[in-house]
Amino acid sequence: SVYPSLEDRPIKNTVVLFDVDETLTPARRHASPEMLELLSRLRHKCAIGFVGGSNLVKQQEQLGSSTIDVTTMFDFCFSENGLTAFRLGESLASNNFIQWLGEDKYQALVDFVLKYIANTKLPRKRGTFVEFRNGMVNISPVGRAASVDERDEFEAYDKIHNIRKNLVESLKKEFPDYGLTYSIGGQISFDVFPTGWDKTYCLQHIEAEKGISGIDYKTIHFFGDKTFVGGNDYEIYEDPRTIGHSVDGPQDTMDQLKKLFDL
Ligand code: M1P
Repeated sequence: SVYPSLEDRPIKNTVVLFDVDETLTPARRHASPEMLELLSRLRHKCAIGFVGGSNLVKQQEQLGSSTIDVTTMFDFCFSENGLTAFRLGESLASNNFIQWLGEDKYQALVDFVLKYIANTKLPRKRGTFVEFRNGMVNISPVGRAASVDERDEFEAYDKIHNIRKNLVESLKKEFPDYGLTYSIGGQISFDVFPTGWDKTYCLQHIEAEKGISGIDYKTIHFFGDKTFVGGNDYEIYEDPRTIGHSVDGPQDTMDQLKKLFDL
């Protein structure tokens, strides 16, 4: 269906942003037809967008279909927290880790990590100690090539010897002016990314609307499920620029949306 232009949406200066996994869709699965229908109805009233941590390919799989391009389904599409962004189907300026940090500083970081790991005794070392990604680097002392058993072994060893924690502390001491955030989330590794490159990153694109369409989005709703401390929705949920809504799955998102927007 044809949506009113952003300026003409009945609920003025309002945008509703959604996390993807467990907010719009079951984890790593497709959104239900009911959800897509509800989003379409909401889009007639105000601006809508998603903000996901993974890349656009994933969101196309989960929200789009073989005949529908996900970038036509939302006014704003924010992949990798907004490092890759679309507005009304057109791409906006993108960003990435290496562009932001620069090759020289990046190499200093990698060299330090590889020397550190070389000087650390572990039960096992495998391969891919530094994985270069678009928005971050992932660092693993045992290496990303570890098998499932080797992962478990490292995790147990790390609990006793604080391998990751100590490496993170050393990096903070060595590169205090880099402006990086370190996140120990998984089993064998930790993520390194510029401070602020969480989901709040996408808000700059919403704020830029003042200069593009002249719309000042005064009301920014955010729906997410991992809104607790340490969860990847926490920062944007708590951000003073947003009104945060915590959900416990897609059904809850639909229930809350219907109430809030009289859908
Ligand atoms: O989702 C949490 C983490 O999952 C993986 O961690 P690991 O391989 O250490 O178990 C990685 O993809 C990491 O980037 C991610 O944060």
